[in-house]
Amino acid sequence: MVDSIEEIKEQHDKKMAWWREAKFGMFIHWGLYAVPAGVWKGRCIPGIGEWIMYRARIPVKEYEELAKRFNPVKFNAKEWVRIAKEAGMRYIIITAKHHDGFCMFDTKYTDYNIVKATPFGRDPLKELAEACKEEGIKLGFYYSQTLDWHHPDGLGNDWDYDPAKKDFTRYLREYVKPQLKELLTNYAPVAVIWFDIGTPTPELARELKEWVRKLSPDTIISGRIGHGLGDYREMGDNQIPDHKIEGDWETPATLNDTWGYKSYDHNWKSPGRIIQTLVDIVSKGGNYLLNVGPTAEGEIPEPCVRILKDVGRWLKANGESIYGTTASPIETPPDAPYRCTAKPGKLYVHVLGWPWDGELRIFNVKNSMKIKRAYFLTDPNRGGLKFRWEGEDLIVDVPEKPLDPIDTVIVLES
Ligand code: H79
Repeated sequence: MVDSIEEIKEQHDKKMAWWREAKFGMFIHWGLYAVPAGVWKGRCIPGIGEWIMYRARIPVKEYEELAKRFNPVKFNAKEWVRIAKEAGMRYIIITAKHHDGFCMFDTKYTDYNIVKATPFGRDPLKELAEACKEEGIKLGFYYSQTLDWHHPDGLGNDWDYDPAKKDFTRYLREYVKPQLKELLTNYAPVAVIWFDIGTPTPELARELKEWVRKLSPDTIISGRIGHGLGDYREMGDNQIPDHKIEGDWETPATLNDTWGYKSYDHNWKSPGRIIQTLVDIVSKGGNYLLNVGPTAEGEIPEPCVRILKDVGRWLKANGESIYGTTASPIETPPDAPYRCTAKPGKLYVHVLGWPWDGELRIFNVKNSMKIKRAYFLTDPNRGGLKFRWEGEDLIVDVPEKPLDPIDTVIVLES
């Protein structure tokens, strides 16, 4: 028997199709925490920026005051969508409500939201939903279903509220579910609901899943609803598996060392590292959800924009070897200087470390492929590359220098 929240495989595959193609998404952590930006009462608070309320044990009444100073007049939904698209990202997930409980959308269920509690008075999620629709990019919402440091019945805040007096089930039924209904109907179509950290019990997680399914059957539910109920598996924050993983999965990751904006975190990863990380993840069958943390003025920090532009340039030339590919069909040693992705009849060898001796050894190719031709993806007219077999391994003759030192893609055609 198929119960109400289980889908038949066909339905599930249909729903996941765009997500499997997409490979690369933009995560946006934006909320009140962008105002202190990692500093509280003159002290730099360690750790991730969106956790400042927790780390500094800021009382609800004091934290609420931040809303009066939150006026992101430079926010421009179209601009953000353009940045994502230019980076080659195919979907956007933005925080509708993070652990601090502040709602970045218009909601009937609390006045603690960006429209009612700030001088800004606009609904950025509405504006983003419209911009995404226009530009043909998928939009999903991060929603903290378990931790809520502002709501007396949400979990996590024991400095304002007595944990023994919390009624989490009431919070879930009378607050979380109604708010999800608002998100799923007023901002439809919602591509993904990105739950975080798990739901306390399997029963409540199922109730939540059933609710989302009923309201919006095509919305993908993140693995962090917990209890194995997600539509795909979410890896740990910044966690990349060292081998191929079967099934759908995603790695959420930071561009520096925080999700929410911190004024003094300049530890940006280079474009090259982002590209190689994307390739590594896709070669293992996953999606890469890369975060930006906009400022309290409403801008994606300039270094992010610059890095993403470089990544986008690479993807524009090499996207064929990423979008719509599957994980590597051949086994690649973790320390090999290349990664593989595949499409029917084609193996894309991403060379991340160029061989110094003019010979690229690709391990374990035999039996999985009869290779007829080898060529550079971005320069197919240069002529074929010579290759020979050594046992199971394929040895490709390559020039002294790579076309691209970050990742030169060689196509092996069968
Ligand atoms: O939204 C981002 C994080 O805020 C969220 N998941 C990503 C996508 C997240 N929720 N929980 N966690 C991450 C685990 C957080 C652990 C820590 Fe801490 C927060 C380590 C340092 C700050 C709590 C406070 C444990 C130590 C201090």
